[in-house]
Amino acid sequence: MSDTSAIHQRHRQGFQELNAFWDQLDALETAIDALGDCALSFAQDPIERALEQIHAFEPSVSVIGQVKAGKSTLLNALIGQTDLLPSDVNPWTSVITGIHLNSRHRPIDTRALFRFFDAHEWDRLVATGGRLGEMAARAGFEAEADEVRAQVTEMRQSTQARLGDEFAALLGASHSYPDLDKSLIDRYICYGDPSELEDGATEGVYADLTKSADLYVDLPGLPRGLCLRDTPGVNDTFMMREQITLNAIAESRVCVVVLSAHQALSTMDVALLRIICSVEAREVLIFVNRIDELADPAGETVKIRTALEGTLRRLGLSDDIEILFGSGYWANCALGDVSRMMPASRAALAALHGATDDLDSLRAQAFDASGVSELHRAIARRIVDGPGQAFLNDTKKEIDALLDMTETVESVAHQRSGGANPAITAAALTQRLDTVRDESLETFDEQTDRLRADLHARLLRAQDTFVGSALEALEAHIAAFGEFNSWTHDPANLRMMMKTAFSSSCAKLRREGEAAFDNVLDGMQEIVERDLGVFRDAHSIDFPEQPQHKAPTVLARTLSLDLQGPWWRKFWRFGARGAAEKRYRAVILAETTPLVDDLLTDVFDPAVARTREIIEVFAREQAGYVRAIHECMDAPRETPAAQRLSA
Ligand SMILES: Nc1nc2c(ncn2[C@@H]2O[C@H](COP(=O)(O)OP(=O)(O)O)[C@@H](O)[C@H]2O)c(=O)[nH]1
Ligand SMILES: [Mg+2]
Repeated sequence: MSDTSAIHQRHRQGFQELNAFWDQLDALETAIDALGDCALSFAQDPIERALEQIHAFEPSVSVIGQVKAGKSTLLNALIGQTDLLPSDVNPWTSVITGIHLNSRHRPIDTRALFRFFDAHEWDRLVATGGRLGEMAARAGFEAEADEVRAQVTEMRQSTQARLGDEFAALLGASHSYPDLDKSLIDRYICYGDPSELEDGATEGVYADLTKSADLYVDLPGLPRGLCLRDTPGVNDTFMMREQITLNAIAESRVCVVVLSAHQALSTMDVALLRIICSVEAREVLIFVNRIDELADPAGETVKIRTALEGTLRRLGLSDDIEILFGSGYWANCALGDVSRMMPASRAALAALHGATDDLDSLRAQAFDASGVSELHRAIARRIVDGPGQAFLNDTKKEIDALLDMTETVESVAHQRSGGANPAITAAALTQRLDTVRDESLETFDEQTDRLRADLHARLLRAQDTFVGSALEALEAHIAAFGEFNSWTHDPANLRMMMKTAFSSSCAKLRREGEAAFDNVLDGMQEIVERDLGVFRDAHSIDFPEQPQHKAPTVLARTLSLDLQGPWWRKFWRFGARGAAEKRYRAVILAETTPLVDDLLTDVFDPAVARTREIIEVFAREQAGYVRAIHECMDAPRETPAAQRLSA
């Protein structure tokens, strides 16, 4: 066997930019650490918090795509561990697997953590087959839905029976392990053959009960603090695992959509691309995988690219979604035993790079053609330019502000002699500081309540407008073609209106956050000047750059209105026109009202809560600073030095 170390070395170079970013963050951490050693006591908490945030900083990348697109295989290739994640997993499993690379935030004694569905989630899955059942019942696909539901129910019941007494205890629970090995992963992620399970096999024993897996792997040379998320993949007309995919996207700023080269544009892929519409385009990458299965990779990839770009344009997606080509399989061959490459893949590689019998050349060819280095670089660039840079800027700004404040406190301490007591007592000062905080928060709460009400009204209006236009279109269609031709009304407009409403509310929320920062700062400034008689240049402190809300991926959820079914005709046939309209309206409302509710409670409310929390922390830290000024006025001159913590 030839030598793989050169390939592994090249493999690691792909993430170079990300490693360089971590070096920058390391330098910042060292500086902050040093600062902590000699900081005044008011600065200790903010410094601790900044360090804590650096430790926890873990940008994440979700890999999404259809079942069998090769997502798990590609993820293994990305981390250079050719068989960490099982491939060919039974499509019924719905585990999201997070691989945490070189994490500094790993729970104690844990390399693997598996979480199970809770009783509520499980019941819902069994009773209705999940959202699929709910939607299909409205959409007139009962027969198909019944079939899927029956399968889901049967599988779930056999799980319940198999696990017996253990079952109830597992619901909502989690299992953690201090070590990672393949058989462990297989037990929770891989779905084994049910008949073998009955014979006592353990592979897949918990698989259909597992909701998520977190694996902590330390791999020298790969980036520190990067989470790669593998998703089960969407795989049927009803997008069984759509919600899971949407959740994974919402949690990651960077998404890699994996398409299979030999069917790069199925309806499912178009549906996936629609999902992309709901996330920020610059953070989406398309990886056309399995090009080793094309007879003429060079020629066919050109055609696929043209077709894909056409579709992206038609969907109104920006041109800067990067499209990459490659093969996770080639990468894994290059990183493992290249001599065992399947003949067809080898022929495809020869078509691309020329035939070779030399294993080292073959290995190098396979790695070059795999596209993994390009994907590494594309991921790294997006993380660094996006969340990475924002995080670095926010942290630097925080520390700068802290240095400014420290300077002020120290200069006050120097100017005052022990006799110049401040006009205000510590208790009165605390009261004032609390008032500033409370008033700022109160204003924020009022404003955001109003924002929420406005958003709600706008969403309802969008819903109403959509019902109106759909009914108009339906009437026009019937006037022209009678009631028996197929007819659909694309809900794209509805999504667009809702998305616009949501984005503008988020922009306003951000401005409310900024306003609250200003209010806190102004209030504190006034206290410092009027009550403490200290004048300083109040540097404005910006609201953090990192966005506070998760992507509104619920907007991408498939609606029964997306399904090009015969459902509406049924209404028409069985009733008068007025009744049909009424029922149609009811269907649209039933389909879209949960969307409105989810946008408000699952996305907007948490965003508000998070913003509020940032303001509270800000107010607390500013108050600490003002109190520090007061203390050094109150006390003899040498206090600041005494207050410094020892190293
Ligand atoms: N020829 C070839 N097969 C692949 C490639 N990627 C994955 N496969 C195979 O396709 C099947 C499904 O792969 P898997 O990674 O489980 O797909 P997933 O469902 O998207 O996670 C497995 O048998 C893989 O070995 C590839 O790039 N080329
Ligand atoms: Mg998989």
